[in-house]
Amino acid sequence: MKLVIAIVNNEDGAVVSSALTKEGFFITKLITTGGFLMTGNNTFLIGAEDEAVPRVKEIIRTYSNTRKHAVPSTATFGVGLRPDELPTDAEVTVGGATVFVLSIDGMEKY
Ligand code: 2BA
Repeated sequence: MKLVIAIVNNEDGAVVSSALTKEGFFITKLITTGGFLMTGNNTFLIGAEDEAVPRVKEIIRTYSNTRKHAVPSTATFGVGLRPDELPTDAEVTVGGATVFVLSIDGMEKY
């Protein structure tokens, strides 16, 4: 049994959750904030049997897009620069998705 933790761009969150639930996966969607850009993203918790994990990852990969994002001055903690030192045209590539797969002992529902 695995716990998949997937961080997905806000704009892709709805389609990712709908695609996962449509295929019968049980998911929990958390509204989260990226520590660098300080913008919203969605974090999915998905408990799945080992053999289902490749399909979970495939769905997430299919519906998570890559985007360029301007770096706001609030990101200066991440790069260790003061706001006045940050290039005004700085941008980063965000996503598709960041996915962690954790081995877990099991899952129980009461
Ligand atoms: P954020 O932390 O807001 O990061 C947004 C994007 O900014 C990242 O895209 C990356 O391109 C850049 N970035 C992040 N930290 C940076 C740093 N210290 N220096 C320079 N550039 C940096 P992604 O890598 O696609 O990450 C998207 C979101 O996924 C992140 O949002 C964060 O919420 C999460 N994430 C990514 N890697 C993670 C990790 N190793 N652990 C926990 N969360 C992670």
